[in-house]
Amino acid sequence: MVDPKQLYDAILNGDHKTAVAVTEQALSEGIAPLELITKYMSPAMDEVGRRFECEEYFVPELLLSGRAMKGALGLLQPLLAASRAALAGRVVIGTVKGDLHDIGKNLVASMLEGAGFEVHDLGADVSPDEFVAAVQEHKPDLVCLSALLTVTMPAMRDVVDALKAAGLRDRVRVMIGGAPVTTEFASEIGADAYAENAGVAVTVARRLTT
Ligand code: B12
Repeated sequence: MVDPKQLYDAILNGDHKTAVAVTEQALSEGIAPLELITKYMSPAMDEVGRRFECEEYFVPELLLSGRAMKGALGLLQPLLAASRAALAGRVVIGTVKGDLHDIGKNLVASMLEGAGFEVHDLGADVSPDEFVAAVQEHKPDLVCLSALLTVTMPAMRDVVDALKAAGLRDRVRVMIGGAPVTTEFASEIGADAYAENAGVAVTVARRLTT
């Protein structure tokens, strides 16, 4: 039997190979993807962030841990998305301009897919114009914005303003998220909602699109 705590350690130590191997074994033993994410993977990234903050870790360690996290998540994402039910709505999602963090955004995208949403993922470092173009092209019900840096939070307001300027704001709902973001910030910039994690994002997305 695999000890999933090894997954926590592998991500914390930036050990991509072990992270992937433990995830594969845990899945083959029937451990639920969400349990791996909430109990081991996300807490490991939180600890990475804590160590970075107190200068025990530096950018190379962040990169290695991010890579290990992505490797493990890559195995889980198809499983999260596989349960897709009837189409719940259409979503355009991206991390805002200047921000390269995409792990949390990818998790939200996979969970929304699993909940039956058609998801158009624009990636990271997405400009307001790119969001506007994607809304024109895909005609989503919901636009989801992610930011992990306090300095990129204002870029969320830029997207909302760009949607307004393009005459599209009334046609879509806007949900925002990411570690520094709050409900207060959402109302301040004229977004419709905030959700603190991928699970809550699904609930809020359902509420916004029905
Ligand atoms: C991994 C990581 C990186 C990796 C990112 C790899 C990648 N591909 O994503 C790399 C090495 C690239 C990186 C770079 C930097 N990082 Co960094 N990084 C992190 C770290 C350790 C983990 C982030 C993560 O993946 N968490 C795991 C996921 C699952 O959680 P999450 O992202 O929070 O997402 C969840 C929720 O927030 C929410 N959510 C997220 N998005 C959305 C969107 C919607 C719509 C909704 C509803 C919900 C939602 O749901 C998600 C799932 O439950 C955090 C620390 C932390 N604990 O957050 C620092 C952190 C975010 N980074 C930080 C910093 C400072 C940087 C750098 C500036 C460092 C530097 N000096 O170069 C650069 C900036 C680069 C850039 N321009 O973006 C700071 C930010 C401080 C601040 N408040 O501004 C943090 C907080 C570290 C710290 N404690 O100081 N980083």
